[in-house]
Amino acid sequence: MTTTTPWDDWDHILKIDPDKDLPEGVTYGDLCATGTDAIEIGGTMGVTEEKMAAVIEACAEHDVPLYQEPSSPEVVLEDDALEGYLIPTVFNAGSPFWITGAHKEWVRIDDDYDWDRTTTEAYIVMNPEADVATYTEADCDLDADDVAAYATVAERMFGQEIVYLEYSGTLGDEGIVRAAAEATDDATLFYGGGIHDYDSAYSMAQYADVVVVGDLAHDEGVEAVRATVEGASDA
Ligand code: 1GP
Repeated sequence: MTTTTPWDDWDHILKIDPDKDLPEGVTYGDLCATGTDAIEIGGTMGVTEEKMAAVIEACAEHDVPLYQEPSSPEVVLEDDALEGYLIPTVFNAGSPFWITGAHKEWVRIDDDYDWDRTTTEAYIVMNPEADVATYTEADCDLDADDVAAYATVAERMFGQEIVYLEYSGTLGDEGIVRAAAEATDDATLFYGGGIHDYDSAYSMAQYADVVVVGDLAHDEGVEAVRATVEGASDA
């Protein structure tokens, strides 16, 4: 049975890192109004509860679904403005902490876990230079067959609704994104990393169901993000 999920209809996610500033003159409201289908709030380093709360509050008044993507249990916030929690689990992590360890801690300390609003994202981390790769000790030495196999394991063995091909900070290999797309059937394929304009968004969205744009919002601002929304929806 195929279930309907919110991300079935998405083309584009804007990921806001609470630890990074916005360009001068740009507000969170401006970013919410770029046409993106959802906002994910999360980052790998330096995220605190206070910084997370400030971004949630600033985005809450705008009409775009808001998800928290916590990197550790300490920064999880309960907030009615959130549609839910997208929880990374890194399939190619070198440390089991990033596969199930952090998750175990979260469940252990939270007596009132919000299961209805929680979905995991099966990350495959691909850029060895990225913080997320060093942090999780990810094995990024993967070819298209390896990535396709991870995507299949995520979907078929572990029942993951979301497979997230993560090139954070660099544009990925189209052939590998395509292999991941061909390997996934029911799961929604998120692609993130290095998307900086219409063409890069279009090229990855030809294969990925959803493209995730991160640093561009912090480095360039609204018009650049809007161009990626157009590229993703035209593909
Ligand atoms: C990061 O996949 C996202 O988690 C987006 O990557 O910052 O390179 O756009 P960029």
